[in-house]
Formats: sequence, structure tokens, C-alpha cells
Amino acid sequence: MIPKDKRDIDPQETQEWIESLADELEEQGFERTRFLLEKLIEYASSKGARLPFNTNTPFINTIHSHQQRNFEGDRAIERKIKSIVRWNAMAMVVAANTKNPGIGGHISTYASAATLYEVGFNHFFKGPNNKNGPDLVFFQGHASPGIYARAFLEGRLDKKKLQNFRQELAPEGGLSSYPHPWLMPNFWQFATVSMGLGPLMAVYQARFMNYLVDRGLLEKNNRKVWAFLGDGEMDEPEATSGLTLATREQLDNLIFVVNCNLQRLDGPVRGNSRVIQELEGTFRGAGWNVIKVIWGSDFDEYINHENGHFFLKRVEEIVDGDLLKYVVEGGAYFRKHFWGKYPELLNMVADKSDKELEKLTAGGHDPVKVFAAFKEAVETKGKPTVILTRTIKGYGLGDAGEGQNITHQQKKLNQDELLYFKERFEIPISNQQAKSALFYKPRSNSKVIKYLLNQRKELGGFIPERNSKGPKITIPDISIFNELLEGTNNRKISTTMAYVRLLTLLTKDRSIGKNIVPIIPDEARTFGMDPLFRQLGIYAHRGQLYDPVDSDQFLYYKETKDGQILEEGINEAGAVSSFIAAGTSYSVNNVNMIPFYIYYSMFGFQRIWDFIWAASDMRTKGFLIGGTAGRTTLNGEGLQHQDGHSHLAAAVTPNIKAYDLSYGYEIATIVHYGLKDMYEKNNDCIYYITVENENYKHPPIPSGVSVDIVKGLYKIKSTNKPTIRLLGSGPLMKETLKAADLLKKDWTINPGVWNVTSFSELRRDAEETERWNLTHPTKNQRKSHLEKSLSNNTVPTIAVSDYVKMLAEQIAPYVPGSFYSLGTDGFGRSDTRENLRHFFEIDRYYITLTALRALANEGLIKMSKVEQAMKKYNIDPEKPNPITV
Ligand SMILES: Cc1ncc(C[n+]2csc(CCOP(=O)(O)OP(=O)(O)O)c2C)c(N)n1
Ligand SMILES: [Mg+2]
Repeated sequence: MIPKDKRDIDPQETQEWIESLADELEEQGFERTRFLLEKLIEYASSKGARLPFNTNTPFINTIHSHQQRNFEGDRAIERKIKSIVRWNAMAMVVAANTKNPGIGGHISTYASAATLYEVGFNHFFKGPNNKNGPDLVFFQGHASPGIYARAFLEGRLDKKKLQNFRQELAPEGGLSSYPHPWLMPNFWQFATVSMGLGPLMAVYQARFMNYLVDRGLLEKNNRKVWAFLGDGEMDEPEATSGLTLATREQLDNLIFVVNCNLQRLDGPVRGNSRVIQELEGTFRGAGWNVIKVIWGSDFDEYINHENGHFFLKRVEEIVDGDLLKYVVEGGAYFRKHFWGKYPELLNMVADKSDKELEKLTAGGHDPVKVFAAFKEAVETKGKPTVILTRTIKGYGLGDAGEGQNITHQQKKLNQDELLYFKERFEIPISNQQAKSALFYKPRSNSKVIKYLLNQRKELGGFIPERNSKGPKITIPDISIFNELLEGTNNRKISTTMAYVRLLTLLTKDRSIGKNIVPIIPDEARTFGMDPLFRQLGIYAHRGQLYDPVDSDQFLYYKETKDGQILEEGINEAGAVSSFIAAGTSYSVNNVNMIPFYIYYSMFGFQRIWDFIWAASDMRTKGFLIGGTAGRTTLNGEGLQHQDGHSHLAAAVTPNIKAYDLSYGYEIATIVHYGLKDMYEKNNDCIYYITVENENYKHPPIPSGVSVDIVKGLYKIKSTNKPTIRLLGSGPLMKETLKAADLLKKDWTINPGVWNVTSFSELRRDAEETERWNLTHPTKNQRKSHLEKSLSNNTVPTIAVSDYVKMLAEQIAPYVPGSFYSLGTDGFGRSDTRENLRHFFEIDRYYITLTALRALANEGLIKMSKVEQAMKKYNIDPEKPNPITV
């Protein structure tokens, strides 16, 4: 008899329906039963029955015991391996914190995830030499001690390294706190510890693998992308934002494993409800294959019991807060509060002691259940899979934290707790050794080590392992950009147009054209890139299943299976994840791909800087292009569009080289240099270039300036007896040149004029020079590019940009003489460029005024001249400061 349901007005009838369904299930199986149910639902709906939408299945394992695939390993040996890894992972954190209290580290995340990883390492994760190519594994950042501990058993990391966990400055080197390819470039591949970024990046890595195959740049393969994630992490908006793309793109090469220990840092993820059910709804709703692994094999007998429906009913009643309490309070409490609710349920466990009840395993700690789930996941076709698996945070820590709210922060165990851990996992070391948290490694000819090595060998070698160099590539001569180097004559174009032209030329290049990956989040028309739609095609795994509305036009919206453009829609986080996938392809796919990701400048750095930071950590290569940038140059769009500060973010991201450019020949020079720098010289960096939408004439490249363009500063106009310098940049170069004319015409002052392509590169070079001079005081003192270029003249310098004043101020300490910075501090707003430049006090008149005042400050002209200038140029002395209005 099924348990009572309050809503049931005729239980007898319900029972009859259930029984006939049970017969059908037994005789005809699942497929037929599902078909019948679907038909019934269809019929009821067609007659107007409004059926409640439910994306959930019962709170039990998706794979029932009679359906599950057999475990294919040696359970006893694998348990030993796992126990030793557990011990060493814990010991690593305890040892580091005993030596250096406060150094941090995490024990409980890996403790909950050990079985998931071990089943993966022993049976699933394909290594670099696998004939199907390597899998890509995104490890949960806080589980890193476990990954190091395994590498220790594999003989890849030595004891010294483990002892130096979180002490990376130790002379013999240490281990990073979390997965950081920047710090461990031969080991980690993916930076995952800023939570939420990993899941989205994993989706786009999986999609990019298909892109390479569809474009014929990578052989068809059976590689998988695995992302191991925290259940708390899934609350990050980025974590679930790629789910529908994954189904749309049919990413059956993608597997998420969400470690549902039901806890995050402070406490339960969902005390009052069930996170596994919530996530099931989200993923099923998005079309994923969902495999829940909630209960270990010990529970099968209760689920399959003739009174199993009581178990089913009871698990639907409890919330995660209850499940956590059962773990912490132990067997007697579990019996009373869970099983005790119904006599039928209590009876089922009558023969079990409290200790035995306590030991009933959660699904994620049962290798048999985990194996079956992984097996089904790797065999699933046509859609991605998520495994939602219940684990216990701090598993094995006992009173030291298992399942407790404090468990995430637990970094030290006392001697009794260490002994308990040793006993529980049967680590063959003495009590004394256990109390000192010593590492343990079995001999290399022991069964355990042999087994572990053999499993990895079969799967194609160790992971994680990062390949630092892509295949050799030759960058074509800069002459492919001749058109840009020669200037535009009388034609007025914007730097954005010049960039699009450059991209077109580059994609046509015979040798590297196919390696270029143009990435755009729904802004191609804004940037004038729409002609590329037809020329290169927009990537669509399924091709174009419809006749586009503009199919009769030459430049129609062409989606195609081998399309080159990644048109990501209004999704900067997704688009930058594509940038990361393409920009790490040299390493993860051994195929050099060269991403050019152009986005609306404001929605780049400011919105997705954390992804860019992760990209830098992961040694991503490529070009980020901030389109229609400049607070006054993008004039009509107003406050939330006008970027006047992204260059500050770029300047402090260590391996980003940032340029704000004025002319087409500068773009050609920087892109060409960047290509060689990243892809020939193998420097792991990103080039950030801002381009603007103001149209003006572009001159041809002056001779001999290429090197200086890259260094960040070159001379435009020299004068015999300089009294003042003007440094212009980007689209403000034009105003700077006009100011030079005014100074000459109205005040007979002849300034030297310079073009700054990169304030941040100038600063880095100057700072590095100063740093060297500091520690080499008696050696010949070096000079930075800035000093060499500007000479020692202590004349005043006025620097202008369409960015905040701080951008130019970066170089102030290194420029001889007084320094004045003009910039666009404050909120942008819409108006004409002319009015905006006056408002932000960066137009030719303000430049001239600042120059005159600087000269007056030096006593070279009279202050009264400055006042005269204000009158002449209609400058209101009481005009409010733009930052305040
Ligand atoms: C974006 C971000 N915010 C906050 C943190 C700090 N933090 C580290 S671990 C953690 C809790 C993790 O919980 P969960 O995702 O459930 O992983 P678990 O350790 O439980 O497996 C938090 C808040 C972080 N690393 N990244
Ligand atoms: Mg958690």
C-alpha cells in the first residue's frame, strides 16, 4: 500500500492505477511505460487539464540499483589509495598551518570530494597520451590539496614541495594555494578558484573543441571536459548562465560534477530546502541529462524494500538542514528523527545498530555509485550531463569538523583528531608519526603504487599536466598591413574601422588566416564588422536551418558549420570565456588559435575583469579590443557606455599590454608586434587595444617609429628650443595637435608634441628602470624609454587622454619637469564631442590654457596672459568640476 497523501480523495483507485503501471513496468520496461505516461499527459492536456510543471524526479538516485553498470576496478586497492591521498591532503594543510599559523588551506572540500576524484583518476580522466586525446578537468579550487596529494603518490611532486604548500617563495619552490597556471605552468591548466567562472569557462572550452573539429582544425575525438564544482558555487550567476548554450550546442563532451555536500563556507547552502532538487530543476529545465547520486549502495535495500515507498515519502519530507543534522548527531538521532517517523520505516532498520546506521554512505562516497554515474555520463549522446552527488563536507574529520558549520575553515587538527583520522582510514603509520601529521607514501613496488600508476598509464598519463608551448607558427611580414601603414590620404576613418580592415586582411592571410578567431557579443554592426558575416561565416554547429531574412543580399547573415566568427549574443561573460578557450588552445588543444575579442569597451573590463584576470592567470593569449571607447569620443551613448577608465584596470593586470591608439598604422604595428610576441616568442600575455569611432584622416607611418610605438611613446613634432611638451594620445591626439597650433598662432609658443600609445607600458618600463637603479646604485644608471625620448629638459609637460587623469599620471614621477594631466574624470553623458571635451576640460582650449599656466608657474610668461587666454577662449572660471556633476 502506498503511503497516505492528503490530496487523495480515492486511495483505492490510486492504488489500482499504480498497480497497473507496476505491471506495465515489469512486463514492458521503462521505454513503454514512459511512452504510455507521455500519452496520458498529452491527452489530459489536450482536454484542458492544467498539469503542474515539475522538473524534479524523486529524491533518490537517478540510476536505480538494477540499472547500474558494474564497477570495473579493485575496490580494496582503490580504497587504500584514496585513504592515503586523504591523509596526505589533510596532513599538508595541517603541517603548513602548524609551521606558519594563518597560512590557510582547506581540508574539508577535498575530504568530501575524494571518491569523485579517485574514480575519475582511476577510470575516466584521459591523459595527454590517450589516443582519443586528453580530457580537460576543471578541479574545484579548494580541493587542490587532494590533487597535490595524488600527484605525490604518482611521484610527480616530492615531499619538499608538499611541505611547502602555500609557501611559494621557499627557495626550493612550493605549491600554490589553488589552481594557478601562472604559478605552476606545468601542472595546472584552469584557474577555478574565483568561484562561478569555472563552470562557464568549461562550457565554452567544450564548445570550442567542437568549433575546432567543425572547422577541420582538430580531428574528431572523444575528449571530455569535466568541471568539478561546489554546490555553494552554483549560486554564482555565471555558474548557470551557460547551461542552455550547452544543450543548444549539444555538448555531450561536457560533464559537470556538482559536489553537493550541502554546505558552503558559513553554513548550509539551502538549509530550508534541497539544493540537489533545486539544481536538478535548473539543469533539467535547461535540457541537461541529470544524474543524481544521493544514496550509497547501503540504501538500495531500503529503496527496493516492499515498503520502499515509505523511504521515498520520507526523503521528500526532509530538507538539507535535516540531512546535515543526521550526520553531526549520529546514529541514534538519525534513527529517531528520520526512520522513526513511520513504523514501517523504523522496522526496516530494526536490525541495525546506531553505529551501522551512522555508517550508511552518501552516494558521493560510494565508488560503485559514482562509477556508474560517470560511466553513463561519458556514454551520453547529444546533450551535456550533470552529476549531482551528495557528499559530506569534512568527511572523515569526525569531531574535528565532519558536517559541521565550521568545517570549511578547519585547518588544524589536534593529536587526538589526527589519530582518529589515521584509524578511520587505516593509514599504516605509527601513532607518533600520525600525531606529527607526517606524509605517507607506500614503496614504489607496492601493490598500491603499481595499481595507481598502471591505471594512469592505461588512461594516457598523468593529469593535470599543462603543455606550455603551442606548435611552431610563423607570423607573416608586416607588409600584409601595408594598406594601414600607408595612411588614408583624405579619407576620414575611425580607428575601429581601421581595426576591422586589419582583421579582414589578417583572416585572408594564407598561413595564419584560419587561426584567427573573431569573437563578438552582438555588436558586429556597431563596429562595422557585418561584412565579415558573409566572408567568414558565423559558427553554428548545426549549420543554418532557416532561410535568413536577408538571404537575397550579398552580405547576408550567414550561419555555417565551419563558420569562423563566434557571435556570442549579448553575453560578455560567455564571449570572454570563448576568448579564453581560443586563447588557451595552443596549450589545451595543441592548436594555435588567435582570438580577437571586440566588445563594447564599458562592458569589457569593468563588467568581466575577473574573467580577464583568470585569463591572465591561465596564460591566455590574444587580443582584447575595447570598441568605441573613450569617454568623450563615444559621445552620444551617455553615462553607462562611455568608458574612461578601462585602461586603469588593464594597467594593473600584470601581463596585459594596453594601448590606446590614434592611427591605423599604430594598430598595424601593435598587432603585428603582438602576434610575434605571443605566438613566435611564446610570451604569455594579452594585448588590450582601445579603438574609437571618431572619423579623421590617418597619416602614413613616419619613418623609424615602429619600436617606439610599441614602447609607448613617439615623437610627432620636434622644436629647436622646447619650452613645453604636449603628450597626446588616442583620439585626443587631434585636439593636442590643434592646441599646438593655437599655442603657436596665438601665443608664439612652439611646443614639442608626442604621441603616447601606452601610458602603462611607459610606466612599467620606467618603474623597472628605477627598480634596477635602486639596487645597483654604483653602476651606470639606466634610462627608461620615457627619459631617453624626452631628454632631461625640465620643461613642463601636459598629457591628455580620453581617460581619467590617473591614466596619464602613471608616468608623472618619471617625467623630468612639472607634469599636468588632463582627463575625463566623472560620469559620462551624451552630447557632441566638442561640448563633451569642453565639459571634461580636455579640448584644445583647455590644453592651451594648461600649457600657458604651466609656463607662467615657471615664471616664463606672465600670469595675466593666462587670464587673457581664458577670456579669449571663453573659459568660465566658475565652471563646476565635471566629477561633481
Ligand atoms: C567568487 C568567490 N567568492 C567567494 C569565495 C570564497 N570561498 C571560498 S570556498 C567558499 C565556499 C565554497 O562552498 P562550495 O562551493 O559549496 O564548495 P565546498 O567547499 O563546499 O565543496 C567561499 C565562499 C571564492 N573563492 N570565490
Ligand atoms: Mg558545498
